[in-house]
Amino acid sequence: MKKPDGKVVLLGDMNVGKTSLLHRYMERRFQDTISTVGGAFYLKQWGPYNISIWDTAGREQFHGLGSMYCRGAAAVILTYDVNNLQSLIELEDRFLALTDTASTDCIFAIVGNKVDLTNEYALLLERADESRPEKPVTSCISTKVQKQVHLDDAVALYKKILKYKMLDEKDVPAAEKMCFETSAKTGYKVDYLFETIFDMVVPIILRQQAEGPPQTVDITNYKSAKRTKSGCCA
Ligand SMILES: Nc1nc2c(ncn2[C@@H]2O[C@H](COP(=O)(O)OP(=O)(O)O)[C@@H](O)[C@H]2O)c(=O)[nH]1
Ligand SMILES: [Mg+2]
Repeated sequence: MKKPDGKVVLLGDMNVGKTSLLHRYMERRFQDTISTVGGAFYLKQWGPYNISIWDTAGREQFHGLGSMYCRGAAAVILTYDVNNLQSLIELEDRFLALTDTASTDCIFAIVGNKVDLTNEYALLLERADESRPEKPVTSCISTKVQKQVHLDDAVALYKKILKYKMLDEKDVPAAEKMCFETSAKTGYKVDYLFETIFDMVVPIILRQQAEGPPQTVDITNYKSAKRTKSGCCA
């Protein structure tokens, strides 16, 4: 297996659909019940790079996530459920602090999943496919619910994150560009989400590679390297 060049992590409350989003993107399908305990990450080949995409493996539910989870991440996908306001609030209250160990130039995306359950979905589909002459058939509209979290709320959170990270709005991608609404169930905007992020991660990978491996100094190697250099008796 090739060593990953860059790391992307999914964060967010239990049940918002993190595993389903990753599964939809990598396996091209949706299953109503997928074991949330399982694989830690997927590898995605993106151009010449290998990007690892990390899932929480269900640990957000029982044990919390350690600081290792986001360590060195080039991108963090903060995920909430558009029908559950609390899941957006949790991103700020519980999950944002976990990103302290991410790369200093890490990019943040905020993703509202499960839009297929809302009464706005038909409209979103229509907008996404304006070339289509006829309006989509909005069957079973009665089962749809009023969306609880709006894109503006996600944009507001994005701006709070910039404050928390002490970043200037001018130096980072615009909030509107980094707030997404998706459906892992139908696949709506799932490819767009991941691929937008991968494109943005490439310059970070290049910088990380130019700077060499992070901070950790291996004393054993350092010593032996020095000895070889000075041409010691060996
Ligand atoms: N309707 C709908 N259900 C979803 C969607 N994404 C996930 N789910 C369901 O929500 C539940 C939790 O999903 P899961 O991916 O396990 O969430 P995780 O705990 O964040 O990994 C499962 O029953 C999924 O089938 C979606 O986009 N639309
Ligand atoms: Mg999961």
